[in-house]
Amino acid sequence: MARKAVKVRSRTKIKSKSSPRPPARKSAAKSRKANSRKTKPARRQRPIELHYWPTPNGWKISIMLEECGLPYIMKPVNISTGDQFKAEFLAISPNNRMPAIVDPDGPGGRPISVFESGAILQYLGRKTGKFYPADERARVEVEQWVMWQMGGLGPMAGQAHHFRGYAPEQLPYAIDRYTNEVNRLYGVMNIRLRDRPFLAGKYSIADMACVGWASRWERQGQDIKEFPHLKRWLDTVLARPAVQRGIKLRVEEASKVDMTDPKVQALLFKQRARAG
Ligand SMILES: N[C@@H](CCC(=O)N[C@@H](CS)C(=O)NCC(=O)O)C(=O)O
Repeated sequence: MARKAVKVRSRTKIKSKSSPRPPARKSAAKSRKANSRKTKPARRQRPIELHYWPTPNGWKISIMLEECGLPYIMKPVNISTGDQFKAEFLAISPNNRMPAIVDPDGPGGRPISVFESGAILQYLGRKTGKFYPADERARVEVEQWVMWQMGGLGPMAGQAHHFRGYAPEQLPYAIDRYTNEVNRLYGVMNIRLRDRPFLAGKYSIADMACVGWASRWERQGQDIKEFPHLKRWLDTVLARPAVQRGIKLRVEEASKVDMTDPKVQALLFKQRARAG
C-alpha cells in the first residue's frame, strides 16, 4: 500500500526585522552587488519527515514540531494494516513502532533518522535549543520526567488501554494491575505538580511526552478530579495552540480502523520476533 505524504506547515511565523535607517545612496555597481547579495536565499530548514499515526506516542512529536515552528511532512504509518513492517520503515525504525523522523538537515548537514519518541524529543530539543535546556541541572530535571514517561506512564497506560479496551477477553487481574499502576503514576504526577506549573518547572519536552497519555485518563479508568494539580496542568497544556494543532493532526484512515477486527488484533497483538 502506498504511503501518502502530507505536507504540514507549522504556524509559527518567522519575524522579519525592519531596517531602522533609510538606505544610503550608492553607486549603481555597488548597489547591484549589494542587491545580488541580498537576494541570495538564506538556507532554510527543509521539512522534517514525520512518520506518524494519531496516538499519544505520535502526538508527542507533532506537538514538538508545532511548538518549535519547524516545517514538516507527515507520512502516515498505518499500523492496523502493517506499514510498520515495511522494509523502508524498518530502515529508520527497527522496532516497528512509530513515531520516527527523518531530518534532511541533520548534524553535518547530512540526513539523520531517529526512532523512539523520547530520543526524537531530545534530538529536536537540542537542534532548536527549545523546551530542552542546555544547563545541566535544568536538563537533568527534564530528562528524569521524559524517562519516567517513556518507562512508566506510557507503557502502563498503554497496557491499561489494551486490557480495558482492546483485549478479546476481560481479564480482571490484568485490568486491576494496570489501572492501579496508572493511578499510582497519576498520584506521582499530582504531587510533583503541587508546587510547580510544569513537570520540570518550565514547560518542556517532558510535558509534551505526558500530555497525550494523561488526556486519555477516562480510558485508563481514572477520575481526574482525584488529581487536582494534574488536572490544572492538563488544562494548561491542552490549552496551548501548538498542543491543540499537534493532537489534531489527523489521518483519515485512522478513524476507520476497527480494533475488534481479528485481522487487526492479530497484526498488532500477536507479534513475535521477525526472522533476522
Ligand atoms: N517506545 C516507543 C513506543 C511507540 C509505540 O508503541 N508505538 C505504537 C503506536 S502508539 C506502534 O507503532 N505500534 C505498532 C505495532 O504495535 O506494531 C516510543 O515511545 O516511540
